Amino acid sequence: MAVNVGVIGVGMIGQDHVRRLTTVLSGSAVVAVTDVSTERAQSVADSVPGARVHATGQDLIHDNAVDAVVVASWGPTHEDYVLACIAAGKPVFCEKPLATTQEACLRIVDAEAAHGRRLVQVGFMRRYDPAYCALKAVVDSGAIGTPLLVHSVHRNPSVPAHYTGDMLINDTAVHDIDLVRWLLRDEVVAASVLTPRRNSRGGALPDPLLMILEMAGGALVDVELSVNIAYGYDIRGEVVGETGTAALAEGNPVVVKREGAFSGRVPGDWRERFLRAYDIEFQEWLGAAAQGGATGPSAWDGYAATAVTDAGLAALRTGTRTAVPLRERPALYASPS
Ligand code: NAD
Ligand code: ISE
Repeated sequence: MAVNVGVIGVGMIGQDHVRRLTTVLSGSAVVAVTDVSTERAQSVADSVPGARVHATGQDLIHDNAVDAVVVASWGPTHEDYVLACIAAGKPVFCEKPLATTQEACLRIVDAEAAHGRRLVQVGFMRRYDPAYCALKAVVDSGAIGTPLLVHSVHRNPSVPAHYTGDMLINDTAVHDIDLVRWLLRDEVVAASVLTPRRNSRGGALPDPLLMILEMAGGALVDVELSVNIAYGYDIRGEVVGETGTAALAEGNPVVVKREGAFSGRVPGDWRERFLRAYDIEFQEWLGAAAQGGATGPSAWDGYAATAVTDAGLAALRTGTRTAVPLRERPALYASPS
């Protein structure tokens, strides 16, 4: 039986998820949408037979026809919607970040722990990307020895007008942070941030940034964040182990050679680069939601990543290394997801 999904926030990724839920994946129907822009919500609903528009996210969550909810509105709005889904006992896929402060994330963790079983999945789609999965398989196999360093490059060609300086850390770097926690099965204990000369294309944004993350086990991670790099969406990752290295390959099915040069394609944006990852992520979510639950990155993962982004923001403001305090893991999240 199909999972009847309601989508809150139908901007760029909300529309992409509606497309995937209605035309790519099996086992789902989009029955309701909402957005603070009612015009946008209506135009998305018009393209999905049977979908209705709700005036608010809370109305959508309480619609009896909605079995499960996708939250794809702006980060600071996530907390209220996720808490309402937990209170209603409905599975919820929340785009990253789970929330933009660790206090907000902890309110979600506490509510879900009190509910007693998982309902929340966070949109850390890199965990489903075939290339990152292959990288993790090499690390887990021990083939390169104990990991010592991770180099992570996260470049966006441009960002929307509403994108703020804090978002380099709590909206963009949050992916790299979750990625290294998952890749190394370890927690980040401290963050430092370095600010080179600014990209003139980014206006007042602190762009680019270099974050250094210290892992509990002693590995170091450097993350380059660039959000106005112009040439494309470029994601790179390399793990340096004691006896070898493993890196994401430059993925290009075709390389063109002409006039004394060769060239391949750089993806235009995250939709193109992580197309397959989003599809796998959502198919797994639908499977869990059909059983009334959740799988993959948990509310705890959302909290742990945001605890690091909070430390990163403090490090950016103060220019000093900032420790990451993590609360004790509730039993509900005892086994790492
Ligand atoms: P967007 O601005 O294109 O879309 C957000 C939509 O939410 C807009 O239509 C806006 O009107 C609506 N909205 C804002 N506040 C709302 C509220 N309170 N209730 C209902 N609707 C509201 O932004 P986007 O790029 O689609 O990002 C949305 C979320 O998805 C963010 O959390 C972002 O971090 C995340 N995201 C994740 C990925 C990924 O790779 N996993 C990629 C892009 C965006
Ligand atoms: C966006 O919200 C995403 O999640 C993309 O994956 C990321 O690359 C981008 O920087 C974010 O703004």
